[in-house]
Amino acid sequence: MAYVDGEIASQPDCWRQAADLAGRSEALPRPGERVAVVGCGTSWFMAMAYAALRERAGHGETDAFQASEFPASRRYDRVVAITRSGTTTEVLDLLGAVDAPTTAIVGDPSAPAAQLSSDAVLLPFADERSVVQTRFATTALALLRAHLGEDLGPVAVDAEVAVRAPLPVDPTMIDQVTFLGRGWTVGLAHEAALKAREAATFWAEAYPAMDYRHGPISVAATGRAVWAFGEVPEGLAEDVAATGAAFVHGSLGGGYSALGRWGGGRKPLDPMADLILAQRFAVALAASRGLDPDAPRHLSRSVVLA
Ligand code: F1P
Repeated sequence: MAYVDGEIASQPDCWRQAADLAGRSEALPRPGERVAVVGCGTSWFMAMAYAALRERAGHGETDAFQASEFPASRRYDRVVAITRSGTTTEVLDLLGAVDAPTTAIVGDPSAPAAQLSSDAVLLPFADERSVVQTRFATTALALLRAHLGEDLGPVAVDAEVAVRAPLPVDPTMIDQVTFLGRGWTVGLAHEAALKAREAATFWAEAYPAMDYRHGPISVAATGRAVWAFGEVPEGLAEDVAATGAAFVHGSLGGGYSALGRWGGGRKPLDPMADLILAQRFAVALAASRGLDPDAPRHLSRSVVLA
């Protein structure tokens, strides 16, 4: 069994721990603050999700940036950096350069990011051995969601379902997947696609759902899948079906019907639990291609530049 399997399975517990921690985390953004959230790779996608959620919750203007693309001319009340390793070069460079107070959300408490930032929120219980991130990312987002006032209890219950449920797509039956999202789930879509690329060198794309018909739909075909997180724009499922591609969404029947969870009007899984299914899908893809999902090609645990 790969390390990542155990890390994926531990997410419900990690999310509960993070939710407990959220109430005690003084260093997280206060309502009304103008905030930038930064990261690289997976951590950037979690930043995107949080930024959309924080604005939606009315807590204040929140922008997400890839750490190397932070606009130095902008002024923020706080910069939040998400970094599992705490060693990613672009993140450390930014933490050392900005004037605003900084909060690092870090997996490794001894990492430089924890020292370089004004404040740190440490998530050692969610750190990982696998190069491919799964539970650190979602646990950081669980922490931030709980800090926005969301009740993570039902979300963790959905996660319990997602770690065991049958996969909605058979990885051996498709040769391409596109993930879609709206609002905060755009970041989740990007993360799901990155998992498939990292763990399984699989052709995976991601877009905001409303933009999908503006070009990317040309890729859709029989033997390919389109997997939507969260709200689905009207008519999109039908447009995808017309291409021959499989349309995957938590509120539809398809593979999800095996759960028997939302037959009878029950609501679909929380999109963050849906991401667990996509993580498991990426690991299953790797297995079907004879790859070790813990050791992605050309990738290390963190990118430390010379
Ligand atoms: C960020 C990151 C990961 C990626 C790989 C390299 O790491 O880009 O998203 O999967 O592990 O590093 P971090 O700053 O969150 O440690």
